[in-house]
Amino acid sequence: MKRTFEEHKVRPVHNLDGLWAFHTVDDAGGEGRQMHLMAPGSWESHPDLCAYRGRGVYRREIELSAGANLLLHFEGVSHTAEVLLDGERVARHYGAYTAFSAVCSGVGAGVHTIEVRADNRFTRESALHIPNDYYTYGGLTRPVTAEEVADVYIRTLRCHTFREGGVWRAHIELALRNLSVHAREVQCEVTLAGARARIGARVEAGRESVCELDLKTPAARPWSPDDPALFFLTARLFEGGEAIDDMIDRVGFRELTVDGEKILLNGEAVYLKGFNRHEDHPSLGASLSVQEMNRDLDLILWTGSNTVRTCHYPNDRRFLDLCDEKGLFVWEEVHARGLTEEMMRHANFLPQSLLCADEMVGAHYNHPCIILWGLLNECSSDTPYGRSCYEAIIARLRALDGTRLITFASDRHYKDICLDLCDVVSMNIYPEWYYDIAPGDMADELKAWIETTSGRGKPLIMSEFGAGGIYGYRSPAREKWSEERQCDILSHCIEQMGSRAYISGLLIWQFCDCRVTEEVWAMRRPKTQNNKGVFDIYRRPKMAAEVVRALFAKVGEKK
Ligand code: ADA
Repeated sequence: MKRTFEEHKVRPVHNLDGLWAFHTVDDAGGEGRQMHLMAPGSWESHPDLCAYRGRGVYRREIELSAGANLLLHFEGVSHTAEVLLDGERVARHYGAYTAFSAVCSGVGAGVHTIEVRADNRFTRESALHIPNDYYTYGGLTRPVTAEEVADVYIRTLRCHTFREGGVWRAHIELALRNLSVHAREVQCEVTLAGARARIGARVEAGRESVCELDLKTPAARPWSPDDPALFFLTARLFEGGEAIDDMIDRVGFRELTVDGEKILLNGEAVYLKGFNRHEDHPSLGASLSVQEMNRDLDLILWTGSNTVRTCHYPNDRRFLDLCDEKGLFVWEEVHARGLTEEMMRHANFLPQSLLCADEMVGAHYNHPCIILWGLLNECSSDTPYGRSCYEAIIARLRALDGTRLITFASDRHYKDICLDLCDVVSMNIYPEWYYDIAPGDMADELKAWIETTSGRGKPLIMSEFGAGGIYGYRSPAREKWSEERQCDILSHCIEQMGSRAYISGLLIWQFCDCRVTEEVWAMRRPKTQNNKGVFDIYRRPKMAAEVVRALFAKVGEKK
């Protein structure tokens, strides 16, 4: 299942999760090792492929009892994919962390072969997937479905909720696509929170048209961490009185604004405290099951957190579904980490980044948990060329979604020239780890500098701070890499920065240890892992977990 609930009751959906035939591809392009691999799954889960960086081909069959238009949907293939139906290429896609689909019209009854060629090599064409301080796994890492769509079908369903004169309302947009060679007249019916509306639409042959509806939603009540109220939004499409397609999503009613240095949810200031989290697991790679995702979130909530940052890429939709349900705030970001200006000058950098932004916002727009869109973690926000890239991606994000706040995590302390572009200033700082300075002093100095820039007066989040601690390495001398040292540094950070009224959020680097790519990073990372997790790779709590829990309980309390 690609969501935690059913998205269709009218549209037939074939769930393609399960075992697929698989083979690696050797350097000469020939078939290598043969096996069966699970989707969703990272191929590193197989004992023979635990360090495989290369190409792989997945294959399986699907049987249709009658002819259909087939929409093949991939929540994520890592990191470059080519999809073939019965030997014919129907899609190509770059980027492990966003969904894509291929629509194949008029597929006949009978057995058909789906083939997916996946590639996780760091090729010259890849500007975002590079050796990095996290691991780029390979394969069909997220769920796959084959959906039978009518000639006219709902491609997207988008809902913006807002309050007008004290009453909750929703603005809904449905993109309808007509695959046939004739113009078609259809009726769209939408229900949400006690409201129902119907509207007719004409969709020209081979074209798409967008229907818009405004609803007053009498049964709505606001979504918040204390009461994460969710409502099913159902859209159904009728032609000649017959229901031909549907799409079901869940929405929350909430408003997000900024008042000076404060971030407001439904008019009340919120303090963000939580973790940066990679999608990473020692035996499952990037493909955690929904149970594991849920367990991660329970651990995060147990520490007293209310926020997760999906560093440094868009996450699995089921994770966002769970955050909606559990009332966690999410900062989700366009894929990128630590790119120099030279890397940002790569011819594919901007097209790949904009595609990621389009696909991320397109797919995740309705999640109430997402309050911040982020981009370009620790990239070149200190040079004119770098700035032009921040401008382009931020302009795209604002055009796609004018309702959420935009931020980027910067490490260009005292040099950043992009702070005018964001709504919330975010700084990655590592006092007592990379910088020999007390956390409170570092924060005060940075804040004083920010006040001299175009970031003045904006909300400020300390988006990364932390320290390495190797699970089980206890030392009375409290030296570097010991759990004790990690506790010291995290407690100084939370105590000192948590008492600064000008700070609106503290996000610890990181939730749990994660694998990093061996190239470049291994030298600096014991065990080829980023060891700054408060939990280890198996989610075993380090000593710091209790420390964070005790201190988070005191931070950001409403005064
Ligand atoms: C950076 C970066 C993270 C991680 C961290 C660290 O701030 O954003 O991805 O690499 O540093 O552990 O050094």
